[in-house]
Amino acid sequence: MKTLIPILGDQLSHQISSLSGQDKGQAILLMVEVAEETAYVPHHKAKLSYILSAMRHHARDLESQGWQVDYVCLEDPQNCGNFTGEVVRAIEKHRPHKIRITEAGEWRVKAMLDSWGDRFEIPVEITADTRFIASHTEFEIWAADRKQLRMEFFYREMRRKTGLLMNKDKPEGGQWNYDTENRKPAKRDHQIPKPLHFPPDVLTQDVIDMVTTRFGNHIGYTVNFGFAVTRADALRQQTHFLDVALPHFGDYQDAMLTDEPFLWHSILSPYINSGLLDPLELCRNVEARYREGLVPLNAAEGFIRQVIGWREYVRGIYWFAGPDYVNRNALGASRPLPDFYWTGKTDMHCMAQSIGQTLDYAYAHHIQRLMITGNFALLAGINPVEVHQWYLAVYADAYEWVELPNTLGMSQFADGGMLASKPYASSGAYINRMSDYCRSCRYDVKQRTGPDACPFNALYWDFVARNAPMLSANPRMAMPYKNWGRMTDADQAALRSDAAKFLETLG
Ligand code: FAD
Ligand code: DLZ
Ligand code: SF4
Repeated sequence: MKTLIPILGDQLSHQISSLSGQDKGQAILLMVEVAEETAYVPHHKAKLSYILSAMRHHARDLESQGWQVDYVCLEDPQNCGNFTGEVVRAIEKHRPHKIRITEAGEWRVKAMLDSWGDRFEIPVEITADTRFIASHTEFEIWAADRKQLRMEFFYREMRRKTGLLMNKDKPEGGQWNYDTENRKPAKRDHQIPKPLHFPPDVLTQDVIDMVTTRFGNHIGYTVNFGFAVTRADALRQQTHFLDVALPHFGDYQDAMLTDEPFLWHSILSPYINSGLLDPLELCRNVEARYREGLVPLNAAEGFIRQVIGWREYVRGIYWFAGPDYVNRNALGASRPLPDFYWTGKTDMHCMAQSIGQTLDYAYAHHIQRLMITGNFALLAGINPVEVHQWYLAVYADAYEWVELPNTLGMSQFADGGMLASKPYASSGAYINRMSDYCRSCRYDVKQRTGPDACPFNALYWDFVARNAPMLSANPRMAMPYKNWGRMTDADQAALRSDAAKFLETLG
C-alpha cells in the first residue's frame, strides 16, 4: 500500500505522528515550498529563510534515514503554488493508495486538509499532532464548565499530567508559581549571555539569496541570519541555553536593556514551533538541571510554565475559540497600524529598539512584544487585525495558532477577556522600571503632559478613560479607575488632549 505523506513546514520532526508506524519502502514523503504560504502575510525575510532552509535540511535528513522524499522547491517551474495543487501533481506522479498527514496548525490549512477527503478518490487520514501535551479534547473538557479560562489553572493540570516539578501530587517547593520572584530589572554590569550564532551553510545561503531576490519587498534583513536550521544545531542552542542563560532566566524574564536583544531568553521558539525541538523533552531537561542543583526553582518553574502553561494554553484557546476569533474587537479599536512598525523610525526609544531588533533578527522577547509594541498598539487603539498581521509577519516563530491568541487575546484584549483577566496596559513608568530605554529617549518618562512628555503616559490615561464602559467594572482595573477619578478635571482634560494630539501625528 503506497502512502503519500505530506509534511508541512512546521512538522519538521522525525517523531511527527504521520510517520509513526509507516513502512519506509511504501511511503512517499511530500514536502513543498508553496507561494501561497510565503505570501499570506509579508513574512520577514529571515523567517522565510529559516523555514525554507530548515525544510530543505529536514528533507535531506529524512532521506539519509531511508525515507523517499519528493521535495518541490519554490523555484521549480512546475510548482503550482499551493498545497492542494501539489498533492494533485504528486498523486498523478506516484499513484499512492492513500494520503496520510498530521493535522494542520491553523484554521486556514485545516479547512484545506478537510476538503481533501471529498476531492480525492483515495482515502485521506489526518492524524493528531502529538507534539502537544494537551489534546484538543482535553482542553475542551477542561474549558467546558468554566466561567473564566485562566492559564494558571490549566497550567496546574499540565504539571500534574507531565509530573514536571511535582512531588507526588504537590508542586515542588510548595508553590505552583514563582512569578513574583521573576521581575528584576537587569543591569549592564551583569554578564549577559549571547545565543549561539550558526553561520549559513551553502544550502542556507542559497535560500537566503533566493528569498532576498524573490521577496525583496518583504520586511526585515538577513545580514544577521544565525538561526539553527537542523535539529542537531537546534539541540546545540538548547544545551547552550540550559548551560548559560537558564540559571537567570527567571530573575530577568521581564527585563529589557538597550542594544541587548536576547538577554537570558532561550531563543528556542522557532525550533520548538517548527518541530526541530520537542517541548516536553526540553522541559524534562530544564527540570533535570534544577534537580541537579544547577538552576534555581524560580528559573526552572518560570521556564516550564512558559512552555507547558502559556504555550499549551494559547493553543487550546486558538482551537477552542474557533475560526472567527480573529474578527474579535472588544474595544472597538480601528486606527491603522503606524508606518513606523515597518521601519522602526520613531523617537520613542523603547519602540525603536524593539522594532529595530525585530527587523534585524526576526526576534523580540516576550516583554518587548507585550509591554512595548503590543502595549503601544493597545493604548493607541490600533485595529487588532492589523496588529495581528504584523506580529504574524515579523517573527521567525510566528504561526497563527500561537501568534493570534497572544496578540489578539493577551496583548490587545480584543477577545474581551477570554484569554487574560485584564488588559496588559501600562504607562511609561513600567517601561522605565523594567528597562534602561528611557535614559536614552528624547521624551521624559516622568512628565505626563507637554511636548516632552513620554507618549505612553497620556495614551495610557486616554486608554483608561475611553474604555471605561468596558473596563471600569473589572476588579483588576479598580486601581487605575480610582486614580483617574482622583484627578482634577483640568488634569484629565490635559491628558486626553495630549493623547489626541499625539494620535493625530500617527496619521
Ligand atoms: P523564552 O522567553 O525563552 O521562553 C521559553 C519558551 O516558552 C518559548 O520559546 C516559547 O516556546 C514559550 N513561550 C513563552 N511565552 C509564550 C507565550 N505567551 N505563548 C506561547 N509560548 C510561549 N510565541 C511564539 O512562539 N510565536 C508567536 O508568534 C508569538 N507571538 C507573540 C505575540 C505577542 C503579541 C506576544 C505578547 C507574545 C508572542 N509569543 C509568541 C510569545 C513569546 O513572546 C515568545 O514565545 C517568546 O518571546 C519566544 O522567545 P524565546 O524562545 O526566547 O522565549
Ligand atoms: C510558514 C510557512 C511558509 C512561509 N512556507 C511554507 C512552505 O513553503 N511550505 C510549507 O509546507 N509550509 C510553509 N510554512 C508553514 C505553514 O504555513 C504551516 O505548516 C501551516 O500554517 C500549517 O500549520
Ligand atoms: Fe518609551 Fe516613554 Fe521611556 Fe521614551 S520615555 S523610552 S517613549 S517609555
